[in-house]
Amino acid sequence: MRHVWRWFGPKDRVSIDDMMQAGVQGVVTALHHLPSGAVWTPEEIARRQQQVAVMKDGAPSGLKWEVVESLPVSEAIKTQGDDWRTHIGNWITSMQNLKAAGIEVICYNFMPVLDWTRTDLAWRRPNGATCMRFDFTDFAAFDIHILKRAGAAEDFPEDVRDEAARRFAGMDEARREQLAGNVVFGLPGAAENFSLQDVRDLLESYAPVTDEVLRRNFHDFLEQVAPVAQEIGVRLCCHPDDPPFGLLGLPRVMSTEADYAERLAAVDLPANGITLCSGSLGARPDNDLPGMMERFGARVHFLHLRNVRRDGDAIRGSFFEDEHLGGQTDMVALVASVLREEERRRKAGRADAAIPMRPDHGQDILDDIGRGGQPGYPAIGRLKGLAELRGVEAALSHRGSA
Ligand code: DNO
Repeated sequence: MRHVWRWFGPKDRVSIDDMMQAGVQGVVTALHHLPSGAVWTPEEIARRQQQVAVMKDGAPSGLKWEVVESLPVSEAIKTQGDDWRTHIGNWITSMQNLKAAGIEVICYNFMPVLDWTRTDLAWRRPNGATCMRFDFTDFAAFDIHILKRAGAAEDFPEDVRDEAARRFAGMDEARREQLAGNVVFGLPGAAENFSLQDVRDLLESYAPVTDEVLRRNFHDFLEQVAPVAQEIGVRLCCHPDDPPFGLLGLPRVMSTEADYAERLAAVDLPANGITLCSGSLGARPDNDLPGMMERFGARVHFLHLRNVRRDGDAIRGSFFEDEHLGGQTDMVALVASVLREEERRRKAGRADAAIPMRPDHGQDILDDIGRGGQPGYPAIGRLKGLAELRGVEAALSHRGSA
C-alpha cells in the first residue's frame, strides 16, 4: 500500500511536518476553496503542489500531491439541473489539468446535498478519547423537529420517532444548534457549507430525483468523464455514501456491493474505479469488506481504512468511529485481501500495483484534544491508525510469516 494522508491546505492545524513525522509517503488534498462546478486551473493546482512540497522552515518535504479528494460533482450534475453540461465540461477540464500536473488519482462522490454526515463530532469514549458518531435517533430528532422536513416522521420506525421526540424535548437550545451544525454546516471535505434554508431548497430540487433518476444521471456523468480519464491515464474512484443508507428522503446509489457492481458495469473501463472505504461501507452489517476487496480489487484505485462499531444490526442505525483495529470490520482480513490484489497487479506488470491508502479519520487522543484540527482528522489519532495498519501490513507481507 502507498501510505497517504489527507491535508486540508495551509489552514489545517495538522501540518506537512506532522505528516512526515507520522511516516506518510504522499498527500491527499483538494482545492477546497473553489466552488463546486468551477474549473481547477493549472495555477491553482501548482500553488497547492508548492504548499505540499515544503516544511514549515522552508526545507523540502519530499512529499507530493498524489490523490485528489474530492473533485466535487455539483448538484447540477447530479440532478441534471441548469448548467449541468457546462459543469461536466469543467470537471473534465479540471481532470486534464490535474493530469498535466502529474496527478492521476481522483476521488469523488455522488451523494445528494450533504457529503458525509454525523450527529456528534466529539463523542466521549470511556478512556477520555473522543470520536465521531452517527446517532440515528438524534438524526431523526434533527430531521423531524429541527429541519421540519415534510414527511420526515414517516421515514422512521415508530420507536425511533417516539424516542426522537423525547430526546428533542430534553435538548437545550445549545445542543439543538450543535446538532444542526454537525449535520448540515459542512464537515471537512464537503463541497459547500449550507444553512438550514439551503438544505430545504436543495431538498425541493431533488423532489423529482428518484434512485432511478440519480442512477441514470450518474451513468450519464460516467459515460462522459470515464473515457477521457481512460485516454489520458487518470484513475477515477467513487467514494461510497456515508452513511450508506437513505437520509432526508434523498436517493442513495452508492451504498452496497450491488451498487458498486452496477456503477462499474455502467462504463466498463479500468479508469472507472472505486474508493473502497471500510468505514463508510462498514456502517451496514450486510457489506462484506474483505469480500468486496477480493471481488472488485482490480478497480479499487484508492483505499480508506477505518473501522466503525454499530449499535445494532439494523441497516439504518447508529454507529461510532472505533479504533482502526477495533471496530466490526475484520481489518486484518481486509489488508490481506489488499495485499493479494497488489501481488496480482505486480505479476500483471501494472504500474499501479501499490494502492494509495489513507488511514481514514481517527479518534482525538493526547494532544489532539484541544488542538482544533478538522473534525475526524486529528494528528495523533491518525498517526496511531497508520502505525497499526503498517504493522498489519508488515506482518502479513513478512517473508517468514505463515
Ligand atoms: C467521509 C469523508 C468524506 C469523503 C468524501 C469523498 O468519510 O472522508 O469527506 O472523503 O465524501 O468524496
